[in-house]
Amino acid sequence: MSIAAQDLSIGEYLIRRLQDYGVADVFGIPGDYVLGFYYMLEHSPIRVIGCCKEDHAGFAADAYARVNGMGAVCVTYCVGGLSLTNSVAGAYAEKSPVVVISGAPGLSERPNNPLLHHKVRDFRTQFEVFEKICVACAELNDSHTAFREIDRVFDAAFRYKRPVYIELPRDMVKVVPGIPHAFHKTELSSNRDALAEAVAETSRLLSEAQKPIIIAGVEIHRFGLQDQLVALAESLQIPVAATILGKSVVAEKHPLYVGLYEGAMGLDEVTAYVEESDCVLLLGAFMTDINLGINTANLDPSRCIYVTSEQLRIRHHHYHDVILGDFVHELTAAKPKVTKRPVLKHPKQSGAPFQLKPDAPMTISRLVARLDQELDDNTIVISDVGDALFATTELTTHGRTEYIGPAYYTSMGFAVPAALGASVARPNMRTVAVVGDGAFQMTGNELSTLIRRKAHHICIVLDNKGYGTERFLHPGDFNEINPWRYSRLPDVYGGGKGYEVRTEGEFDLALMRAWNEKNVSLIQVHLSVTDKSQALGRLAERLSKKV
Ligand SMILES: Cc1ncc(C[n+]2csc(CCOP(=O)(O)OP(=O)(O)O)c2C)c(N)n1
Ligand SMILES: [Mg+2]
Repeated sequence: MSIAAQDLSIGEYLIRRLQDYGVADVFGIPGDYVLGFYYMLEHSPIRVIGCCKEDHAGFAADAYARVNGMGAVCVTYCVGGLSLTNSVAGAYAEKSPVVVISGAPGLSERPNNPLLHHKVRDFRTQFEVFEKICVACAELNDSHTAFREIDRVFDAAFRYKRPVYIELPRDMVKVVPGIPHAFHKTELSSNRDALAEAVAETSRLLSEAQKPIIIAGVEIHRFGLQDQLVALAESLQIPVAATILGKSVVAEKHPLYVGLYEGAMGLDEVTAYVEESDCVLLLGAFMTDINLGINTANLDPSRCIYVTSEQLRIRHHHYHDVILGDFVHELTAAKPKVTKRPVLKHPKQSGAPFQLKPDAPMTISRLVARLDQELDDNTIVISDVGDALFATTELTTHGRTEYIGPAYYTSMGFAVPAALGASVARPNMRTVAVVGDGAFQMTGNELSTLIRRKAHHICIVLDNKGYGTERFLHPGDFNEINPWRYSRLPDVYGGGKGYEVRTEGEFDLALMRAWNEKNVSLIQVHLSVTDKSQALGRLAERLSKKV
């Protein structure tokens, strides 16, 4: 597509590009260095979603990007931008395309290096920080190159699924470069010969295998390949496991789905089923320590075909310039004859159905089992770090993007702001955040924005009065926190309902009300300080044998 850009200012051009990439909402907080652009945004079709704090806005934009394909955050110089660094680093680590737009002092204000407010060391300090945590950065300080620079960084975000940074000096927002400019979305293509050879080698290995398995990872989601993955698995009849970061890329009710492969955290049956395989096809999966249950997985590279957007390695052969989507597509078309391996019955299916014990004290395992009963296609679960992350791995997701968790970067405080991002991207869906009390104390006040937006959101606070996960690693007073009366916060935030529960019966009642009332609910769940999920229990037990 090409547009006549002559009449657009730099700010207007930036807004056009956001729209072209499907970004309809921008998260952030204004400040004087970015007010001009905020004004322009507000008078455009894009909605501005004000947040309580910039790092929350970053988490929200990250989750929005995971659900929507791309997200954006707009902040002021340094005091706003530098607050964003942790969430943008998380988006980089977990491959989420977030466009960071920051205002900056005007170029005309900079001669003689004056001490302008918000400046740290020199005018480039913030830019240099973001260079370390973004895949591409641009300073829009030259009207002749500004449009090209904007195109370049959007292209990088789209192609690599990582954050990018755009710095917009306040006196450049309304500048109209007035030069012809054509915008072209870059189309990537595979090297046909490399693709054909890689598919041929993979087909041969799969045909020779007796026990093949696919491990699906997060990139299947980021590149929108969920349907192609299912088509491949169905056509070749190969069972599929997923990594934690890739949880929900395949509907966990699919007949070929065998469970999460997560080393020591995972179920023995799933771990054995995957590790017994003589041909493991890893698609879009990053082998992080958390994905592998803190390095406890055993996958022999000589039995692995490892395909991501960044590399393609078949055993020890490397292929270059092969696009992940093309590989999945061509392998499906090649349709090698594959030995049908009996699918592992999902261990949960053989378990007894959940039966409520109304007077029993609430535990995290029972909470997850109860929540699992309610999950439907209309719900997105967002987990925080701590036992929330381990426990929610046991939920059964139904569709394609119903589970969001910071399962690699593991920054506490992700879930509530991320729920805001997911809810803005999918206003008709219900979001459920499962969050530890420690993590809630970091960013939980973003509930106030969910309330303001009249979102249907349920925030489940796991109240074990401290840093439970760390208590298992290093006991100490530093793991204790001031216990809050979380259930009363909706009063402070000016909307929604709070519940305080101790038993299964109380949780059941609160969950049912929250599920059906289309507003914000906060359920404070009192848990014993020694309680832990089965996944955390398995991890702790197996790691203690190792060390
Ligand atoms: C931003 C951040 N700070 C510190 C940590 C280290 N850390 C990992 S888990 C954890 C405790 C989490 O406590 P809580 O949210 O209450 O969950 P719980 O472990 O009790 O389930 C801490 C401090 C982290 N992952 N992220
Ligand atoms: Mg806790």
